[in-house]
Amino acid sequence: HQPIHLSDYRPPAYLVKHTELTFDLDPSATRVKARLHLQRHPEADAGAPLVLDGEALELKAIAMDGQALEADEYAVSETELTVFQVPESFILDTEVEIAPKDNTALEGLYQSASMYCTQCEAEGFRRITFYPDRPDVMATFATTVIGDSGSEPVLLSNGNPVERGELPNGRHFATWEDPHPKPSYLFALVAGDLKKVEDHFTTMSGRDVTLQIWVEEENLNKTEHAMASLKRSMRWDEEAYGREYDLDLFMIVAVNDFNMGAMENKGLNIFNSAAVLTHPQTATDATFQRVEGIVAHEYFHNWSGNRVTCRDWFQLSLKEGFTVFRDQSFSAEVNSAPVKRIEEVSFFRTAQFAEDAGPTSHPVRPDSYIEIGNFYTLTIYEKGAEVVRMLSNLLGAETFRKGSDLYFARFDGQAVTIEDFVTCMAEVSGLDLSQFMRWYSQAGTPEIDANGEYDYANATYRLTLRQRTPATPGQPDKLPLHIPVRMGLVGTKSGRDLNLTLDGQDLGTDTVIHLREEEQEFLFTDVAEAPVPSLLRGFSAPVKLFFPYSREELAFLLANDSDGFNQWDAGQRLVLLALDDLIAAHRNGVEKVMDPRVVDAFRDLLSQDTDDQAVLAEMLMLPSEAYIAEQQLLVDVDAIHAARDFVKQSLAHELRDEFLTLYQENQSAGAYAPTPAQIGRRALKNVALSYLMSIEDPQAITAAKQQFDADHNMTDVRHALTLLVHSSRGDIADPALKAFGTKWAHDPLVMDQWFTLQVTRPQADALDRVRYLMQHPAFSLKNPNKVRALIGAFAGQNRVNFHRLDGEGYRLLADVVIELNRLNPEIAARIITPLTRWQRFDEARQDLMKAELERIRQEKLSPNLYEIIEKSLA
Ligand code: B3K
Ligand code: ZN
Repeated sequence: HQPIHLSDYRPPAYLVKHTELTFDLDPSATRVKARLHLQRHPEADAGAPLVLDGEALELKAIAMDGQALEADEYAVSETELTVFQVPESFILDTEVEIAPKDNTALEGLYQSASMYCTQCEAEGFRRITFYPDRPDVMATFATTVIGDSGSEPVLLSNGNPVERGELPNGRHFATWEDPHPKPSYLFALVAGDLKKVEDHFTTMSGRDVTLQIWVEEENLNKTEHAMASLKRSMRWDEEAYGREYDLDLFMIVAVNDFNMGAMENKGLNIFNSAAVLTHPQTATDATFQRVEGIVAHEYFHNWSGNRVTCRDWFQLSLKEGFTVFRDQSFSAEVNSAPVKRIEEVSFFRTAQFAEDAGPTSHPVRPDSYIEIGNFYTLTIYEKGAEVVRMLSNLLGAETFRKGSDLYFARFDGQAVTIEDFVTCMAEVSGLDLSQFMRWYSQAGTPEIDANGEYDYANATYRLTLRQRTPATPGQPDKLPLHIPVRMGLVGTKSGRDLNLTLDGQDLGTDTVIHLREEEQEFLFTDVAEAPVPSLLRGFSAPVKLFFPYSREELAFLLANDSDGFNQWDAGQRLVLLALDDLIAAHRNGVEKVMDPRVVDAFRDLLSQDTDDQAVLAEMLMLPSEAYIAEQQLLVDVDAIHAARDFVKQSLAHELRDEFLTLYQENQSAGAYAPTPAQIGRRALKNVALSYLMSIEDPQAITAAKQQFDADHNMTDVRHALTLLVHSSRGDIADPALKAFGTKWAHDPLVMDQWFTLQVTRPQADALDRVRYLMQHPAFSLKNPNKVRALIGAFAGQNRVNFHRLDGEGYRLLADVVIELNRLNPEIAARIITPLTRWQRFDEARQDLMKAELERIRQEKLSPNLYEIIEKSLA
């Protein structure tokens, strides 16, 4: 398993102008004929051999310009087909045999239940046919699919349908043509007994586009939300980015077995059913919102990814970071913007910060990789999106739009680099973005130490910012970054944002200061009253910001900051300070005492009238155990769990009546709709119920039971059931759990939720439940959603039980990883993550975790796991 380096990039020796494919489908012996119209690259050597990628293919025939090749004219290895002598331009015909039914890796052509489908990004196409399987080779495609008329009545591929007909022996065919040149990773094929829901969209230039969502018959009633989201996305991309759809047909297919959320194949997006199907009775609000975001994301890729694609896989964030930024902007506009930002950042600071501090830390544009499948990470996606967001903020919305227009116009139909993107932004703005480029090459989370000093006599405020980025694997020394810090000064007397004057310039009450040096001082003049600084508003840069706030100052910002995001963040910081004390008390065996300032701050929140229930719900939520752990040098899982429970229970005791009122005032009434207003009310009501259930208040138990029985919508039902199952009231929880499991036995997506809510239970029997549920008929290691719902949820969300001191949690995960290494390397390399984060635990746990990593290392490892294990044990 050798690393590949960005610095070794060379253009391809041969380009494919046009690709013709014919699939004769069969579970164990699918025949794939490929006719490639090849042309030597203008800069390539005349004598260059043709080298095509290919894995697990059985070559049946090969011919050049109609002539079968002799055995000594080509060679086939485990990974390549080489034709030694080829002219400047020629046609290559190959025929291979593959076995979709044995493909448990879910890369290339595979079977999911009775249907055939493909996943080609990043390097799955080479498991379908011999091909230059790299994104800088773009060709038009014509694809013919032959299948059984009975079991595969529907035959789909990219582009437009051009012909179909019957064949002998109960077979039939369909031919598709995609006029837009594309790399092989965007190829798709679907065949099976599918039903469709159809709709239409009229583009900004007045063209009619047919929209289809293809599903198994029983899911026809779960497509409405995805279709509505698709239409909103198409309109939004026209309005926000001037991007129009470019085919007459856009298809989405729902597939049960899928490694990721979804895939943006040209004209034929393939979705994990969990990322597209919704129904009020089966999907929660979170799922409705996730579906909306993913449908948008894949649709937006049509321009940011497909029309303009990546030169090589090191540029992955070019399409992913930009597209995540685009889907985030879309979701913010169609939902509650502050809540979206809070959710994004809270996820980012927990998961991406942890990744960036761990053994697999890498830059937004990595310098090397062993397995590109390991780089579909939070850093490439979410940090990449934060970097684009900073660009957009630096340029301002209007100039950023000019930059994106230039980018799409200049590079349409090309495979390009991150420099190409940033250069467009620099050109339209006149900004020097050379220092900014370090965001793409330096890994690790930058830290800012901030300090402030108010001078009464001179009415000045001196803000000092110092930045450093910690060393990460392979990058011991870091250079200072260009960090935009959005800020305000909140007057302690008035509670208002003060006017900001810097170097004699009036900057209004909210401004962005630019930290470029290791240390910089900003002297604000005419500061009329002593202020509390509100820094990094809206999370204006993906950094950790430290400021020695007192608890009084944090309570003040929570009540007064004009920036909703920082208001929420002040609350989080306040709770974190209280948690620090409680964690220490727990470790030292001293009695825990609740900080009254937190109680007062929460009482104030609860006494205010709010018109944004969703924001209030966020403010009332305690930081997760994972985020609390992120703040500790040495993670003590049990102390964190106990301290957090203590805060929750103390607040519940002190504010019982307030929470009860909140619960009662926000009951679900009327028909379910996934509107921001309804979602906010449900979130608020359910957060109140969580507090009350933490002390097992009798009224709360009755309420939870009623909420479950009322069966109004899955958000409420699942929340109530989770609270009951996580309580000590097995007498109520067990029958409810059983009824739920029986009622939904036929629905895999609901069963996923049933698995998750059981294995995240904090009680000591959780691990036994995982082992027990792994034997459940609805569970299968071959289905990635099941692996995530059961194993992933246990290892990632049930910290006290996963980190059991007897090492049983680690052993269970390692056992699963070893099996998945054979079945599905991509999922194995993802699910192992919690084991790779051993560095911050106590020695006993470190030893146990490392021992499991060593045990896995003894196996014959896929490149995916090999890379992760080696980095984790380095
Ligand atoms: N581009 C796909 C990623 C699939 C990669 C799987 N190895 C999903 C997305 O970002 O839209
Ligand atoms: Zn994407």
